[in-house]
Amino acid sequence: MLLNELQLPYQSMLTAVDRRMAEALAGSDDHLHQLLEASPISGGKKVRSTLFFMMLGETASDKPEAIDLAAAMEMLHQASLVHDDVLDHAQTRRDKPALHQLVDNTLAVLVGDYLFIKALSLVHGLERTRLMGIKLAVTEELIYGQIDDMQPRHHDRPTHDRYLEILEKKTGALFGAAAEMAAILQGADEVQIAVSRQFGRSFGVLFQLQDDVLDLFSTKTGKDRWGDLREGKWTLPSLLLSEARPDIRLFPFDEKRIPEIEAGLRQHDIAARCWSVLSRYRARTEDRLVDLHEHVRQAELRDLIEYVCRRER
Ligand code: GRG
Repeated sequence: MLLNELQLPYQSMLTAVDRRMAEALAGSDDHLHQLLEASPISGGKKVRSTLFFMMLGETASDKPEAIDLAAAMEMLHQASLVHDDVLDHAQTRRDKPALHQLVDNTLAVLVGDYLFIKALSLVHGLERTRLMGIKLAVTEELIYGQIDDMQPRHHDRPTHDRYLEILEKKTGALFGAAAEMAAILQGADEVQIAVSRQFGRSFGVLFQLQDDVLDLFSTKTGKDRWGDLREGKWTLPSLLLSEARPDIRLFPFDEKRIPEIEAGLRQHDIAARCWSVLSRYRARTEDRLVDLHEHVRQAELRDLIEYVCRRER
């Protein structure tokens, strides 16, 4: 199923999220406004908001806080993309030049900071200490995840567990927070809140696994292909290739070795091996579905999981 189709029941809410983000940023001065326009503010898939609304299920439209929380999640996500692109020296994002390609790194980082603070302000405005605490904790985890992600550059190959641990922090945490906040809004008990957070984290890891696969195998992501290898990052396909062919030198990355890497990927059918890891992780994520709160839209979430595993961008 296409993401657009999955998002149909939530279209009006997703539009309200866009509107809320625009309102939250409307007070910025002219220069900042121009910078925000140039940044990848629009064009995101809004998968985090979609998961959040599916987790809220029937109760989604009755919750006045839902739009602010979803907008705050998207803005934190955007802030992290702007920062991430600076750290990774990325060229493109959402099919546009990355912000720091248009302005210098300092300004781009400041725009990311601004988006981040505006995201926090939206949650702060709700005057719900627990939700604010989750927002702060998830930001902290994103930062730890990013720091961890930068450690292994050019170093020894990490174990699969260590690699998954990084994915859980840098991507799983935000999806986990979305699911956790949905459970809190539903008035779920503590066990259900924890189960929801775990489901969201697992979903986020699956999302990042596919993202890592696409970095090597897709030209449709709207981002630079080979970006992870160029930045010295180990990802699922490079881990599997290196295990099968330790003789292929991946780091420091050298464009001249691309044909050799591509031949190795083909020869050892790394795409199929990635698919089998993803399928195992997918089964783990789906297993968690059955324990979720009765209001959660399980069938829609199953379709969203399917989309995540099949997506090409
Ligand atoms: C914001 C203070 C602050 C710190 C951020 C840089 C950083 C710390 C964290 C980086 C986290 C990161 C960028 C993880 C990758 C997550 C990921 C898979 C992004 C792509 O998500 P999509 O495909 O993007 O949902 P779209 O463009 O559709 O929104």
